[in-house]
Amino acid sequence: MRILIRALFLQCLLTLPAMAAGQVVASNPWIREAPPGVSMWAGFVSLKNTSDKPVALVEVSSPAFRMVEMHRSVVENGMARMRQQTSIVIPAGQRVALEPGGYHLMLMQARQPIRAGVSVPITLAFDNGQSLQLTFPVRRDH
Ligand SMILES: [Cu+2]
Repeated sequence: MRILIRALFLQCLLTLPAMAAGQVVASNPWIREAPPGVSMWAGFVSLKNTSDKPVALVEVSSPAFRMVEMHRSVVENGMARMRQQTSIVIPAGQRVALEPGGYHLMLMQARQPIRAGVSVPITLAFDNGQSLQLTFPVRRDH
């Protein structure tokens, strides 16, 4: 019994640092296939901040694109526009969805064909030091 407790205790010690590092959990990453002739793609992903402090997405990069920006779609004076963001804040304990009509990753200057069926790696870096390497499948729609 003592040995079992000791084993469990050691396992907790080993598990803790990994949990502390993974404060943002990403789900449902995908890239919307662009219409013919358009060479900009929007990337979407849902980000859940499981920590008790706000965390900001501050840098996005991918070997598949020369240029990646964070954007937000807004309507100004009845016109749909996109505004570049320097960061996207995820409040403590909250989920922020990058989704059509809102925040998105703007992917430009592709280094490879981007069409439905392929997947590309994208790395998200946060101001808490965490970084997430995700695989984004390209889809015709969600
Ligand atoms: Cu955009």
